[in-house]
Amino acid sequence: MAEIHVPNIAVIGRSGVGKSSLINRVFGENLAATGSGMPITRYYQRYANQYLVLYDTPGWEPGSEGEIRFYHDTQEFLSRYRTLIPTDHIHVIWYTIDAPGARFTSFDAQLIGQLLRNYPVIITLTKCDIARESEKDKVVKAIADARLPNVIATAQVAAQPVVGSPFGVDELVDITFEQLPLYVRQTFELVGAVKQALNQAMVEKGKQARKHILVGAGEAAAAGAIPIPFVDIPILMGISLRMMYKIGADYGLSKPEIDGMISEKHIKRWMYSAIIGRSAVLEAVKFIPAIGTLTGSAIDAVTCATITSATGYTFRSIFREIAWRRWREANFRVEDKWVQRQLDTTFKRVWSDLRHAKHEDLERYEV
Ligand SMILES: Nc1nc2c(ncn2[C@@H]2O[C@H](COP(=O)(O)OP(=O)(O)OP(=O)(O)O)[C@@H](O)[C@H]2O)c(=O)[nH]1
Ligand SMILES: [Mg+2]
Repeated sequence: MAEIHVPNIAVIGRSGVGKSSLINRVFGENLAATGSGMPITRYYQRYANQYLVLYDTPGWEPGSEGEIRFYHDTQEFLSRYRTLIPTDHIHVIWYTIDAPGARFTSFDAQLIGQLLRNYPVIITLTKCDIARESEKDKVVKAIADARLPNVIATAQVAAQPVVGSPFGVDELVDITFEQLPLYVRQTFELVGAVKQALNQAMVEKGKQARKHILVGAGEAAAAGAIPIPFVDIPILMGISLRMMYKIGADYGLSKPEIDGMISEKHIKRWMYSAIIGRSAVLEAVKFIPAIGTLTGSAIDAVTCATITSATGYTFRSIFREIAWRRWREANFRVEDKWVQRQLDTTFKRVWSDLRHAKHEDLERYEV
């Protein structure tokens, strides 16, 4: 935990309240564009020094359309950093409200209470140089009345005053650092909880995928009941592809995505090496107990079921890996080479585990 000493802070608030001005004041430089009238900041922008990271964000324009868009964009922005690596997270929100406006709306409350509920929020009243005491008091009271448990402090700043010197910005930074232990703890608890939920979800997905594999194996066994010379690779291919899409869907992968990473050629190669090469069949004949009592076509059925299961478990393993890595690594991209290597090595391993397996083993197998 000790290594988290650079907090990531997102500065969030309505357009024109002075978010970019505040960021410039913190860093003592004019890094971010500021201005009045039109919304100025259009993109999320990261600014950092050795003590803190500030994210400047586009503000929202009052009105339902602007608010809805803002809600979704912010949600997307926050989840982008919600990896399993705590140092990536947004740790604190500086929620900016312009004090002279003296308004704390139901949308503000909704943002803080729902969208930002997992983040410690420091309410930052801006432009305090031109706000009356009564205006500031009104906002502070409205916030208190809203009883938002994640609001941990309120600060009053003037980052770019019309007259006089800026004030309140150092105090805001101080408050943030005082809260450091709190948000570090929260972040870790959150990560623990998310991990647990995810593990559980993966277990469920794995069970679902296993069902698809067993269905595929059953279909393949039926197909394999036709004596070997007639076993049609396209039939097995069809079964495997159907199974592949179903397992992929369990892990949130769409058909086009799967088509983009796994070619039929690939699967066909496994099938040929396993069936046409006959090594699989011969091995199966040698090792499957009670083989003498089985008819020729039954052997084929077992082989077909085994190959299809091996294919299914291979898909399951790689799709699970992709699902995990997508979650853990914000920028994870599925690369062709990685997929190919992963598929080949996994299939080899699974096949060598399963080629001698009995039917019950197919149902219990874990890769
Ligand atoms: N009086 C006063 N004006 C300020 C203060 N801070 C910023 N302003 C003015 O408020 C206007 C908007 O400031 P910005 O920093 O661009 O506001 P923003 O929140 O980044 O706006 P968007 O990027 O559009 O979301 C500018 O004209 C600033 O000069 C302040 O402390 N006091
Ligand atoms: Mg701005």
